[in-house]
Amino acid sequence: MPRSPLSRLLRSLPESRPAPPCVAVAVRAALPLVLVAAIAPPGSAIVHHVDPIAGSAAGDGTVLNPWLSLEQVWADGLIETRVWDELPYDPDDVLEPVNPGAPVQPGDTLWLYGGDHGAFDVRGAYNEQTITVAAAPGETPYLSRIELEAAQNWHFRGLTVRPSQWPSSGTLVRIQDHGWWGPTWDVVVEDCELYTALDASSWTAIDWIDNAWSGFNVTGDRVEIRGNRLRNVRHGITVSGEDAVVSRNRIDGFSADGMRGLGDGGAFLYNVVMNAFVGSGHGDGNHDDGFQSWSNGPGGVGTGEVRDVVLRGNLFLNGEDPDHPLHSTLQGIGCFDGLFVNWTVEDNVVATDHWHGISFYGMVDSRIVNNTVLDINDSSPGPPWIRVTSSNGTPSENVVVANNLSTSYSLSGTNVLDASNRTIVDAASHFVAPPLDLTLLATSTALDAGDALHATARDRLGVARPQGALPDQGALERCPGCLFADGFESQDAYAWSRRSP
Ligand SMILES: [Ca+2]
Ligand SMILES: [Ca+2]
Ligand SMILES: [Ca+2]
Ligand SMILES: [Ca+2]
Repeated sequence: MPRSPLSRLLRSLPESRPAPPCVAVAVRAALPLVLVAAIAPPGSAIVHHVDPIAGSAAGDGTVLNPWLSLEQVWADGLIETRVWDELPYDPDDVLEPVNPGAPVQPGDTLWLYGGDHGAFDVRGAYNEQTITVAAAPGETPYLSRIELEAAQNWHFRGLTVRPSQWPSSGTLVRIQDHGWWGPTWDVVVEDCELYTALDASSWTAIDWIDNAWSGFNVTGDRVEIRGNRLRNVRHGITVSGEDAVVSRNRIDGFSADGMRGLGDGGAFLYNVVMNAFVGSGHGDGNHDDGFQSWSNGPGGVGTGEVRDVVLRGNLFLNGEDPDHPLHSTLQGIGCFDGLFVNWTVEDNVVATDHWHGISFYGMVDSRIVNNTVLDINDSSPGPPWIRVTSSNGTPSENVVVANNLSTSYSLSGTNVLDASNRTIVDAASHFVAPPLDLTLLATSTALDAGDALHATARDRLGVARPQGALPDQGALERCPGCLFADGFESQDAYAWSRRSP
């Protein structure tokens, strides 16, 4: 496919994908039932089939006689799971079975075929082993939402989630603790498509503000959201549960905040957040952020701590078209109400039309290293800064700010180290085609100008540092031989660009 500056920017670290976990099971599922019974060891996982076109509620979940929809399978009690023995939940409760002996057992997989599977609206579903809900190979199953409360050990893969009617609003995937039914843990959502509408080109400001659905809202712990594609949403991915992993998702077209990370232990890795719409001039009261966090303590917002968060290798691109009539100016990484303790912010690219590129108010024991921050145009607002300052009178403390390339800096606090950072005066002197291709030119003064003591081990694309004598400043290590070595040419990088839908 043709190469363009945008495609360069959108490149991300190649990933070696593990073999699909269901291969062996899938083979067995295609065999006659008698043979399956003969070779299936006791307690081993089975694949069940759910097909809105060919299935029926009277089916048995086999490939020849599938069930009707995911909503029907849950409503008919065909899944064995567990709930707490006493409600409201307290930590002394024990789990007891629901639907014991049901056809879908812990560890099983549900294969969903193309068509409408309704809503998966589940409260009280702690699986003893992970139950996988996945698109059957080559199929496109649709859900109107996924709502999981008081649940554990669920894995969703390859599903499309979009509202069943519009205009309307809500959140497409909610993974939530519940005050009465209990907490939620250990859920994976991967390789899913979430959107309000595929095409938002005719949307008004009101549509973006009031009728756009949000993507993910997660209050449960140990939730992993990876490789999903979100389009035309209000908020993208909001996580307040602990130890979340949010990786390699793409959020293209949003009107509020791209990602929010409010829980301790969160990791936000190699995500793409692009195309923010509707600002205050369009009647939107939200301050749009690519990523936002704040603490919440005994005295309210800004009186607690958010700890142990990693932001690595993400791309925040305010907009492909700054002249779009609904363009909104985006705060890149906006963390205004600390304290933010033990954060790692490295190898991110922030290309935005605002002053706040990377801003931390109240940062402690943290690193901001090898990021690239610049404006997408030559006009106000912006150019963006990397800022470290105080929160509600408490100064930042013990922060390393090193090897960054940014249009501006504003650093204050106690023991805030400013090491080998470079101010971008003329972006064209550093980059191939800013802001969309931030590959360093051979003549850039950022080359080999980083401090090896603080440099990241790899750049945003996985290139080992240093190339040449020393690490470069910014998120991309110049490596001409690496440029075409990542297999990117074989992928459709424009798949989620509104320029070639
Ligand atoms: Ca907005
Ligand atoms: Ca915000
Ligand atoms: Ca600007
Ligand atoms: Ca170098």
